[in-house]
Amino acid sequence: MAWPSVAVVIPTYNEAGNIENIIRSILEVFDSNKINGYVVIVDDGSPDGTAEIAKRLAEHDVRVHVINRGRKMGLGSAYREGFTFVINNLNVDAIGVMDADGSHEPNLIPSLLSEIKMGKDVAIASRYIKGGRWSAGLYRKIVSKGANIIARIATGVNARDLTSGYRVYRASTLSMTRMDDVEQGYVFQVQMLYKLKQVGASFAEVPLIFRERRVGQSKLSLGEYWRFFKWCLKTLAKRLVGKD
Ligand SMILES: Nc1nc2c(ncn2[C@@H]2O[C@H](COP(=O)(O)OP(=O)(O)O)[C@@H](O)[C@H]2O)c(=O)[nH]1
Ligand SMILES: [Mg+2]
Repeated sequence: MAWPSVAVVIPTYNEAGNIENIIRSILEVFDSNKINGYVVIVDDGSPDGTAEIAKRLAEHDVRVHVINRGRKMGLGSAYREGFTFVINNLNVDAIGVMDADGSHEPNLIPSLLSEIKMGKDVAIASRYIKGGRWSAGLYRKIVSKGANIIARIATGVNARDLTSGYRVYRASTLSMTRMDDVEQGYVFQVQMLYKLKQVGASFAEVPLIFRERRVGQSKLSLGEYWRFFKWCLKTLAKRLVGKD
C-alpha cells in the first residue's frame, strides 16, 4: 500500500535541545514505513541556534528544508510561510504540522496519513477522543478544554481537539483556502480548520498520547489566550449575522 507523500512543517523558536531529535525521528518513521516525505523547518531566527542545527542536518539529507525568517514573526505566519513553500516547491499529497518539542510522537504519522488516504481532508491528532491522553497540569487542561469548547461554538467545526498542533491536511484542499488574512498567533490552528470547513473539508481524528515537551519552554502566553478569545467572539458574531 503506497502512502500519500507528505511534507511535515515544523515552526521553531528556541528549540535547540529538541530539533535534532524531532527531525531524526520523523525521517526514521518515513524510512521504516516507506513514506515519501519531507521535513520543513520554519525558524524565526532563534537566538539559541536552532536553525543552524537544522541546516547541518539538511546538508546530509535532501528531504530536510530549513527556512530561517531571521526574526520572530509569530506562529501563524510561520505555518503560512511553510505551507506556501511546500505548495510551490514540493509536489506532495499531504501537508502535516507538528511541534518541535517532542509532544507529538512522529509514530502517529502513518495513522494520520491513513485518514487522508481513505478520503478525509484533515486528520487531527486528538487528545480528546477515546484512546487519546494528556498528562498536563490542571491549569493547562482547564484552559485547553475551555478553549476547545469556545472554538467549537464559534466555528461549528465538529471535532474534539480543535487546538491540537498536530495534524495532516490534504494538500489540494489546503491550497483551496485563502491565506492572506490568517491570524499570526496560536488561534491560527483553529482558524485553519474553520477555513477548511468553509471549503467543504471532511475531518477525522486519531487518538494522540500527548507528551510533555522534552526540553525548553512553551511559548504560549496570556496575550495569546486573549487573542484566541477575541478571534472566537468575532467569528461567532460573523456567523450569527450570516456574514461568514
Ligand atoms: N517560527 C516560529 N515558531 C514558533 C513561534 N512560537 C512558537 N513556535 C514553535 O511552535 C511550536 C509550538 O509552540 P509551543 O511553545 O510548543 O506551544 P505549546 O505546545 O502550546 O506549549 C514549537 O515548535 C515552537 O518552537 C514563533 O513565533 N515562530
Ligand atoms: Mg508544544
